[in-house]
Amino acid sequence: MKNCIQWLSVCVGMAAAGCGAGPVGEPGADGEDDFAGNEVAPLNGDPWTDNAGCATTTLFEEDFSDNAAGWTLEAGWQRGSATASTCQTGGSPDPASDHTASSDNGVAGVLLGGCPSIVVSAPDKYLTSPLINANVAGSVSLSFWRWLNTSYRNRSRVEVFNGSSWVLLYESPASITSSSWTNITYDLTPYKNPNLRVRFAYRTTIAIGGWVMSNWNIDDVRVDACL
Ligand SMILES: [Ca+2]
Ligand SMILES: [Ca+2]
Ligand SMILES: [Ca+2]
Repeated sequence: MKNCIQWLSVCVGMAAAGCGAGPVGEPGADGEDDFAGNEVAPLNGDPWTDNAGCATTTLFEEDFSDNAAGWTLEAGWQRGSATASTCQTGGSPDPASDHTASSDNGVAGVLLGGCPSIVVSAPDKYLTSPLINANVAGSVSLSFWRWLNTSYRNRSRVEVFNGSSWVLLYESPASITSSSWTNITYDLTPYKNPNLRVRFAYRTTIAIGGWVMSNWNIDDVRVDACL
């Protein structure tokens, strides 16, 4: 076993010196390992990546000016004009203005200008994107703008379909409040496939305490590839 570890060590050293034919972005790919090729140092043994050197290609974008793309909206989800709410007993109102520079003011969210119940139990309700062909060679990312106020009574999720099952990317903490649009990005590279979808969820859990809150507002969703 000791010999094996020593051999691996030697092999890695040789690859770094340029003897290995590793993927683009590895140390040695451009003949050196001094970060000159936009290499980004890996963390905890993750593969080397070449983030700054690739060309961005948009696979999907949505400003919610309409629903021509065909998002599926389960109960409580709406696509329409951003509308300030007054129903909340905690956190901030829904926004009065969307994130997009255009004037249509379109967003998607849970009860635009309203708040989901915290007294009627309901399982996850989803806003689901259309199919996004992410059968590409490079890295893939999801980004969107979020204005989210919710607690453990209406837990929020973001999930991605990897071709066979839904994978959790985010679940809201016990409480989250916001009074501005915040850009959120997730790496979808491990999940890329020809039938990729993303979905957002909220649910109602019966519990003691907790505030009535304005919940999800989402705008300017993008799925980009970096090739
Ligand atoms: Ca706007
Ligand atoms: Ca918009
Ligand atoms: Ca709302």
